[in-house]
Amino acid sequence: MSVIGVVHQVKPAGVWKVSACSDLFMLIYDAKSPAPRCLRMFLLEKQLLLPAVTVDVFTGENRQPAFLAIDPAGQMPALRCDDGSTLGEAVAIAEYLEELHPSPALIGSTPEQRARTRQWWRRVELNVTEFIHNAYHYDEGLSRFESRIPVLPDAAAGLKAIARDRLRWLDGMFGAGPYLCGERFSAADIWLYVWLDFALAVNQPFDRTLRHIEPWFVRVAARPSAAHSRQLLRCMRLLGSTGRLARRATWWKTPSRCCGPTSGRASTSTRSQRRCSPTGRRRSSPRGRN
Ligand SMILES: N[C@@H](CCC(=O)N[C@@H](CS)C(=O)NCC(=O)O)C(=O)O
Repeated sequence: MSVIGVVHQVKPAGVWKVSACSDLFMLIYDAKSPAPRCLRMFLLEKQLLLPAVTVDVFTGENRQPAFLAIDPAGQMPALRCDDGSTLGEAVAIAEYLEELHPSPALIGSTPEQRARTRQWWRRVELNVTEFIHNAYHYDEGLSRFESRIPVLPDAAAGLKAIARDRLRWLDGMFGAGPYLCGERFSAADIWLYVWLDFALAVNQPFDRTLRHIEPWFVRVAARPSAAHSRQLLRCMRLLGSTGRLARRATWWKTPSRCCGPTSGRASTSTRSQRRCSPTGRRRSSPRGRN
């Protein structure tokens, strides 16, 4: 395990206030990339803390045998479940965690709310973010991805055009409320925000004159989780074994400090990854965008 990542240690006392703790086996495989950032923002909004290892997707650590033995899909994020199995796909992980921790609801607390969120979520993924992602693989990320997946550089410009067009389409359907689901902030907002923010960073700017999307983007960017999710997850120190899954932290009481440089220590031992031992060594963040 130590070959594929490092457990991030808790921030100094006082920054994160842990109100409950657990004997964790669950573990997030995190990376400096947009799909993991969607999950990080989701976890921050839910105030869920899980231990995490960082996998270096820039050098392709995720596609090496050590990680493929954990998750044959070889992509981030992934969740090691309590039974030791691995769950991939950020949306599936979010759905699972929301079932275990329903409140605050980011998918929905009623069948109607959940259906509405999933409607927007699928529109966002199938029409916009997947096009941004693939265009990135075929253009800005080509040198990194051509040895990993089939790439179609000639298609990149067309995919970008489709993403822009479908974003205009979303803009046209935007209702009167501040978020995609009206008054309710949801996972669909997180996914669209993170991918548009990524697109801006990789030379795929979206149309800043869009009537609804532009103020919506600014609104979501102002949420503390938007800035905090740029940072990789850090493992929290175990204080006992009173629960199974995760701890909640009052992270937004001290948002500015949480945005500071990584100051936690990290451990490379397998036991530490399971137990989130406070001992270990410091490690700098991997290169790349999150
Ligand atoms: N649909 C997947 C996408 C996963 C994905 O493509 N992850 C990227 C990071 S955004 C990755 O692992 N890239 C490295 C690689 O494919 O080698 C999800 O949403 O979880």
